[in-house]
Amino acid sequence: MLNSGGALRRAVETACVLFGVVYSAQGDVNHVLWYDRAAENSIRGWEEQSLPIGNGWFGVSVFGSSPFERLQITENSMLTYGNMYVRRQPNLTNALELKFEFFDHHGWLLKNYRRQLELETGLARVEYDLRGVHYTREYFTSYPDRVLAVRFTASRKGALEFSIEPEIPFLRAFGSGRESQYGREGMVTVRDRDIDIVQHLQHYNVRFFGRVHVETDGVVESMRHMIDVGRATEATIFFSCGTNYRLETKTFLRKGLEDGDPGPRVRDAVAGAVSKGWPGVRADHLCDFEGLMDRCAISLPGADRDRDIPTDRLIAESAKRRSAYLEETYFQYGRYLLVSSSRQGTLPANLQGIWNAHERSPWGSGYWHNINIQMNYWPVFVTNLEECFFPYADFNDALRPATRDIACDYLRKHGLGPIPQEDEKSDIWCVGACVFPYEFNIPGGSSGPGMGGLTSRLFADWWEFSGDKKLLRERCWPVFHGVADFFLRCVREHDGKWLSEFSASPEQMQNGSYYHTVGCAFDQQMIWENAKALLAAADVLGTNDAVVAEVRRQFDHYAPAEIGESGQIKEFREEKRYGDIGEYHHRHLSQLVGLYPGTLISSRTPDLLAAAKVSLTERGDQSTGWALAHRLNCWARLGDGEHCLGLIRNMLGSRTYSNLWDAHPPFQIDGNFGATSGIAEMLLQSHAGYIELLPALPEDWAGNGSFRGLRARGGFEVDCEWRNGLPIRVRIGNRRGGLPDVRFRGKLFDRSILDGCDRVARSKEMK
Ligand code: FUC
Repeated sequence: MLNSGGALRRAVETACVLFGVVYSAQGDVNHVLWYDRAAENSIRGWEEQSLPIGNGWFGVSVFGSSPFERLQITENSMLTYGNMYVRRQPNLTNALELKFEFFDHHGWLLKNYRRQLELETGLARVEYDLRGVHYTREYFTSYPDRVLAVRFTASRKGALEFSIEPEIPFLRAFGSGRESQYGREGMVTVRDRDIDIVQHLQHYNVRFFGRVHVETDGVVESMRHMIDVGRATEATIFFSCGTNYRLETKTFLRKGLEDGDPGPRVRDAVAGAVSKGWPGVRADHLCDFEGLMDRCAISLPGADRDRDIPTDRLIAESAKRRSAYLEETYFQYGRYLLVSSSRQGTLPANLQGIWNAHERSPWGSGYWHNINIQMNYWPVFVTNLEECFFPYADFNDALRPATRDIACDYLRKHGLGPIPQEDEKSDIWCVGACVFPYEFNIPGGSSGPGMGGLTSRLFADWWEFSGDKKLLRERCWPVFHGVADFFLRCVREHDGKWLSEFSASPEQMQNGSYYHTVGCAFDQQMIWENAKALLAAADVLGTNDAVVAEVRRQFDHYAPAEIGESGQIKEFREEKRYGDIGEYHHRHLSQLVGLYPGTLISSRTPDLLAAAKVSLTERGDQSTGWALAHRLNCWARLGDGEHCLGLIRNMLGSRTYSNLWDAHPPFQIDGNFGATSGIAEMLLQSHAGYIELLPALPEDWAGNGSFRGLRARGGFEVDCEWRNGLPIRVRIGNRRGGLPDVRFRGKLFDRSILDGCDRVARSKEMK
């Protein structure tokens, strides 16, 4: 039987050989999404009920249905082009459908049906009884082996029968002009136990190759487009896919791909998995997946209840009653989704992570840079998943040089400069709101140049959390420096203040059009955050050049946060009272990016902190999914746990589907990631120069609780147990040997209860 009820806590032990070292992961399968019915076979069923698994290379949505099981595959470089919402733009498309038929396993005949997803192991499972036979299906996507692995079993010998058939969705003849945007050709061929799927997307010249391989003790019959399996007791299916996409600067400049054959890599992956076998592939998957998931966990009082209740019911009830188990699960789910969609060597997680069943995904599944893509990575450092940031760091590396021309266009358009000469050595870069794996746009329109600073904030976090100087020099410095170079050319002096000459607070409108101005809070705060990171980095690295010198000269004159007549942080310099300009309850909190994810507004600036509270209160708590998540992070920074819990309830009650995906609506994954970072911020903060324990713990969480493996700036890793809201045991490890400055409720923390504090830190402390 699968996990059920109170018996969920199951120790999982896996041993596998990793780089020649025997690695043993001991994790708890603590958080399970489970249902007593399959997902509906419709776009709504996919969006609200299907269960996502993924390995960064591709994502799979599991429906768990019968007699027709549907596995929908997404590969993040499968883009076409076309109309969506406001504009014509690139669009991620559904890569493939794998269809299975379990002949007469009609839904209404099945007994004891259960469908589940284990967050700590990344295993999705379905089980049921039919005519005295117990059937199981297990699914996972392995990052190390780059495959989807599926296993079906029947408890009675020879009782397993099924067929498997891939379906290429949304085929459209190649054409010229407009048709060429959607052109898609494909072919399925079967040979022996292999099914190959070849596709070609016209617009960006994407070549796709996928292979399905079937292993079974039953009888296999290969047909034209499908394979039939009969008289089996078990069957294992491996699938892999890939495209000719290459993450390199020229891909952005050509707006498309050079010819290339993804076939060999995919065939190798499948052949490798076949020779390793199901147990080996599974053990290596668990080792990899649990290794990441197990690094960090939270335990909330009362979370031992509700495990017997199906997740869809918990969600349906969550507007009326809170469930600590659901809150814990929601926290881990953000980590789960990141581990499943953003791994070294893959494209970053996009607006829908790596899951899309549409022909044209909402907002194209883009990398939207005026909040969304950054929010995807907000939980990455604090919840101990640093490696999951590599895809975005690599993406940004490839993108930056490609943006030099649009940086020049932008400066020219707004009469700014100086514009770098063609032969001038400059690492200048900038970013517009809308970025895809093949192209990007120019800043302006709905959002100003500050988007580059919102992006570089992630790299500042990377450095601050790791404390790694090499990483600072090699990965973060070019990001700070290049966008600082751009900002220096964007600002002009106005009465002693250096203000972004063109400026827009993301998506804010006045009288039906985007409101353009000079030096709004969003741009100034992000210019300030980047300048702060650049100057700190320059000190650490002992670097100085003309850009650094000029930023140093301007730094105190960015006026990034000004207080208005309502006591608010002004969104616009020309605003007097809160809400004078733009939408009063706008979803974006652009005047508060210096509160979160920034560091400008903190306990070190009490006046600004009080003003931030005014703005946040006026903005209100009703908004779209990701916008609630931003509010959650901000209220955590304000230390208001009750408000945070209210927002979590609001998100679970009104902006979360029963598969726990965040609803903008439609499904956008940013809200999931933002919720996870927000919950972490309630338990631990480190942005104000010290570590603060339980900074926003609500009354309902006060009882007996704990967290482990949350990370703090300076290379620290913190475990904490609390009782009645008071920390009773704290362990702080340090990778870099620094000394923690720990506080609780604003006061220096009583170190006598520090337990097992890292020896290096302790010995230094004693000297
Ligand atoms: C930003 C947001 C929208 C949406 C889109 C993808 O422009 O303002 O709400 O999330 O990105």
